[in-house]
Amino acid sequence: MLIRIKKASTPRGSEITPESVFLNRRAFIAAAAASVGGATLGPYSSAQAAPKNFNFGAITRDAVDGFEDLGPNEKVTFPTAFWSYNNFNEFGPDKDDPARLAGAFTPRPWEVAVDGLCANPGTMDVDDLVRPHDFEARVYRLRCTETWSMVIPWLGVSLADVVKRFEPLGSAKFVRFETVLRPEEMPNQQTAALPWPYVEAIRLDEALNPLAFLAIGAYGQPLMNQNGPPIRLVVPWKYGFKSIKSIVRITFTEERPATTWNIKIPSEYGFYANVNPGVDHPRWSQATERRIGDFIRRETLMFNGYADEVAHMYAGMDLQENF
Ligand SMILES: Nc1nc2c(c(=O)[nH]1)N[C@H]1C(S)=C(S)[C@@H](COP(=O)(O)O)O[C@H]1N2
Ligand SMILES: [Mo]
Repeated sequence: MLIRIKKASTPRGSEITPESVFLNRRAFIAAAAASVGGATLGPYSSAQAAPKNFNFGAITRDAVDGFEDLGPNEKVTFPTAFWSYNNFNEFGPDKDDPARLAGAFTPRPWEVAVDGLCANPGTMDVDDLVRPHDFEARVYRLRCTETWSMVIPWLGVSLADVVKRFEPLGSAKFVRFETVLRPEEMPNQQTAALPWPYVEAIRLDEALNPLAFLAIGAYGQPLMNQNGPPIRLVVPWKYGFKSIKSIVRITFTEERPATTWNIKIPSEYGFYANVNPGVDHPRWSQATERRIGDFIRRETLMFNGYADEVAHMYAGMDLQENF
């Protein structure tokens, strides 16, 4: 089951996005803008920070989901949680490190290289990476392996659209993403806590799945420094660590790339990392989760609730073996 927003004015049957994931972006942006006092993100934005007079308390869950129903038992998470409870190990291992220590991070100007097995490689400003594509608002669940989860209203572009534009060759089987390496701005990169830079990868067919997304904003504004600006991956059916932040390189490869958490602790972090309540983390159960803002834990859904859209990609695969 997808989280969906239905509105009388929602255009039906977008060609780009399945109707079930298409949100009315004008309504979304208008609602978000209303709650931040008129500061719209625009189709893409070169600003990186929240408006100076932005009031973090101004967007409440109700203000964000006030414009429509997210489905039973689903609410957009308070943005204050999204901005203060983070995993961004480049700044430190604790949940409050990113918000505390990312103030000096400068996500603009920003270049992204697209290379490897594609007909159309290039290095371009992040604005030029996203500009040709339809700007969309999507509300997705984010489920961390640590068993907390949130529901986040993202802004960005379809990853499939971006991938197709660079014309991957027939030999390309995987898409590798790399985070920026800037130890002078990212204090934990001065340690050997993880092999830097952070790398993630997904199969090419996963990258072409309509749910895969490149986010440049959330909650109606550009990504805050702690959330991986200016551009990050969002693969909502996989554990959160696959949704790599602050991307500087996208590479098409034939071989399966080595990925950061899988290198660090292969028994705990598989390459696929599909959300699966039936495959426990070696140190804890993955059967339930703590939705930030809720009092009672809830059951974790297969593929984080997106099985209808993604399960076919794993037909015949042993999901215990390939976790
Ligand atoms: N570069 C980078 N990307 C990253 C991480 C990280 O440490 N470094 N953490 C991941 C993990 S474990 C999660 S759960 C999500 C958290 O995203 P959020 O802090 O925006 O909610 O980011 C993912 N992307
Ligand atoms: Mo995570």
